[in-house]
Amino acid sequence: GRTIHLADYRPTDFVLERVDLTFELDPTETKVEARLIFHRREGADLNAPLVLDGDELNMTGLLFDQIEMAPERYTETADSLTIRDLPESVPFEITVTTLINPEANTQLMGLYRSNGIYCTQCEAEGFRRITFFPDRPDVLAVYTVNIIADKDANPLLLSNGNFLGGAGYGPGKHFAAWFDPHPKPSYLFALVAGDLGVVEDTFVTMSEREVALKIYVEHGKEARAAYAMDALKRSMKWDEEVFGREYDLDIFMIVAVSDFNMGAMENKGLNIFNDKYVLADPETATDQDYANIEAIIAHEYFHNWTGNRITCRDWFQLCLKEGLTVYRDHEFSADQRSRAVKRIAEVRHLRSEQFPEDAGPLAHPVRPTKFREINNFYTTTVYEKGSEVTRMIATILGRDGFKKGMDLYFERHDGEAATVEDFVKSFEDANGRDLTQFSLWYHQAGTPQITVSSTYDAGAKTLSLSLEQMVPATPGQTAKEPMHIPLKFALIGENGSEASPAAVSGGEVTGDVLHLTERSQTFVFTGIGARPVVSLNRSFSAPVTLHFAQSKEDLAHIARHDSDLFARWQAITDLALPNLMAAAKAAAAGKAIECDAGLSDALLAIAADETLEAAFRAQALALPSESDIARELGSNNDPDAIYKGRQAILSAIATAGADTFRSLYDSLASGGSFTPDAASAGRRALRNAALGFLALSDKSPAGAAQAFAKADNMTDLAQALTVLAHRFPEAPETHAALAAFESRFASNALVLDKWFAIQATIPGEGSLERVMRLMQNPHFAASNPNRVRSLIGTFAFANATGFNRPDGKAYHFFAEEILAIDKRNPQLAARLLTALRSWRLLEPVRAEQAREALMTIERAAPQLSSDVADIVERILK
Ligand code: HT7
Ligand code: ZN
Repeated sequence: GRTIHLADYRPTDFVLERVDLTFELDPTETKVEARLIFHRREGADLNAPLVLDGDELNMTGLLFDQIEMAPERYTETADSLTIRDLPESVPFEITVTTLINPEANTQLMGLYRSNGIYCTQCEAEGFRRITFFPDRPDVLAVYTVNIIADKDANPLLLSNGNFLGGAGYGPGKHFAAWFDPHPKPSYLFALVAGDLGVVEDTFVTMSEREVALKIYVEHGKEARAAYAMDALKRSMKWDEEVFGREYDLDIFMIVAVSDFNMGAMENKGLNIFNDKYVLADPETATDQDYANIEAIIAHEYFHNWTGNRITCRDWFQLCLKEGLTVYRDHEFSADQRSRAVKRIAEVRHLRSEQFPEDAGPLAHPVRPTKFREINNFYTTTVYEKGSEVTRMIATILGRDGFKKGMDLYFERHDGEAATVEDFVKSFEDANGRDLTQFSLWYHQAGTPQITVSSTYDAGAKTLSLSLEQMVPATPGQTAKEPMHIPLKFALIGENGSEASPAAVSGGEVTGDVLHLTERSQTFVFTGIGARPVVSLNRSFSAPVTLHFAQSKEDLAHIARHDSDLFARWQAITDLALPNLMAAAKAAAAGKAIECDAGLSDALLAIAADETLEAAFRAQALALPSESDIARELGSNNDPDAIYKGRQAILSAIATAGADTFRSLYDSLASGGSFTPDAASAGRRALRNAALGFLALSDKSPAGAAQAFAKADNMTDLAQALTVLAHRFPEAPETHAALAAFESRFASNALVLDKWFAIQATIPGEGSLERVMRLMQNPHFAASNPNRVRSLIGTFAFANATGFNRPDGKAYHFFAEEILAIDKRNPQLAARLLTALRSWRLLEPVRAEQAREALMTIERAAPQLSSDVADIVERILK
């Protein structure tokens, strides 16, 4: 496909007033009749034709004001329908009839069938696979939808908005009609039909309207939707309390389907979810699954205001809804759980996913200016960095200033398709603050690097803090302007007390926020009686990398005393990283690996500190990941050496802390029944971290096998199986446990995904053969995105030693799979392929193998989807 540029945006020539859709559902031949009422936009060219988008459509009828259209008035191509000679100002009606084949739709975009359920996915450009339409987000209209289908096979007929009515419709058929009073873009359209079970509840809104809540799942799985329903009600309440946003229809529905390209979709009043993010019970879901369900239910619900009521003018504005909505779901989870632990998890995720994206060939601004394939821009930069940018606005303006800006945004733009500029202007106008420099966060790609140094002058009682910022070059952007970077900070004294300076010079400091705005800036704090330890970027207030050579003593001081728990965790990470990097280098050079006793002492002290919440202690024990170490090392990476070095450090900690881990493991045993709350989950996380360390010292798998046998919930069971498989891959106990797990959960595909993923991450050269063998397992299904992601995706993204074997065989296997997946589901293939985005940072032998594998994909060019072609070309550039 060709490249689309933001600069080319212009409004449509025609305004769409109303949409009436009638679907006659059939697995292979669904008839869609779309009646569209348009009028020419005031001021538009009087000769301008109406151009509608289409994709793989079979048009069987076209009427103008109910009369068959003369062939000379229209032109149909593979991706458009152009209609000429249209009225200058009066409204007119176009009726298009198309035939589509839901069963053959393996891309899962448009109308498709998943396990006998008809469902739709229209974001970003799926609606054009249903009918010819102005398929762009700035075309908002009111929809009426009629659905006709076999009654026995499809007792349920759902669409957006409120239910109008239904009745029988000829022999064996029935119909239902839905009306959505809120004007919406086509990407928020949804239809579901089939035979599903339901969980029902109600929610009374702040203005006392009763909303019917329904979650539809496969028959027999209703009990597993209870947690999702609970999360939904909490989300609705929270949005009222924190953002003043009330729900706006009589009914809110969620449907869980098993074949889905992403996590979930916020269609107006009818969210469609990957069933992985709906279904949970203690026997089948881990604590992480529960947390994900809570977050994604909230995210999609919050889109009702940030995305649906106010939508995006064009797809370049995607972060307007996604970054903001991720920020909202992060805040929700922080309020529902532990704020500090949530923040640590967010930052871990940002660093392991977004930082590499921002440092590699796929780097792009939060608000891009061009794209070839919009599906490839649902990225961690748009979502997670977009959320961080919103968070920085809140940090700069403060809680009240942020609230005022949000309120003005809702007031000004409700019912509209808005831009990032509109969003920023609402904050500027509500607060009388100029955010021009801050807006660079939307436009400049790359993670800012800040070099910091501090000097204390005892005589003058001053502390000088010098900061220098540098934004690295990224594709298409070589020179960068200095950014406005809000850094939360504290000056920490002797016993943890925080010094308050008499005055500050050198730049703006508001409360606990230091505003770095110049390329290089020195802040001087006066009236500081004793040398403090500087705690900088507390709570990770800005998504940057700090280069601040703090001594081990200062880091230990922060780790012990900072009242900001995130900063304590960061200090532990900063203590650990040099050890892990040195270990990787020693392993690469075949030298002995040493672990600083100070590190294990600090970690073990935290592990045993009962004044700290268990989840925080588990996060501290998790240590930086292999990809964190690779990122710190920069280039010439050898994943085997990184792995070996890290394992040696972990083993040293395991040996030093054997007693601590034993007593943690024993004392944290769960008595009583399972609850998924954050505190209980934290205890399980800490206990399972202890199990991991114990196994590192164990010579035999007996301990882990016993943990497997005794586990009474999926969190513990999956962790015991992971420890067995990763630490003792060839032990008979491991084979027995894997077999027991497989047969116990043979009928539960979502649990088998864990079984595939655990095996896909077993380190070492043998993993490629294992993955190839598992693809032959009868439970594997190439047609199901969750299965593909859990086996092939997990192998490529999360098994550094196995995937990066030096002979390159895994890269070539992967390339073959990408080509095969691309034939059925381009979006899935393109997303998986990003696993190779950092290939240039590998040591030369592996890098060359990866390049050759990428070239085999590129060489398939004429057959490649635009999704995969776009990614492979950018990665190789
Ligand atoms: N807004 C939704 C994005 C999405 C999506 C995009 C492309 C292809 C399939 C998709 N399914 C869902 C999800 C969200 O961010 O809430
Ligand atoms: Zn979203």
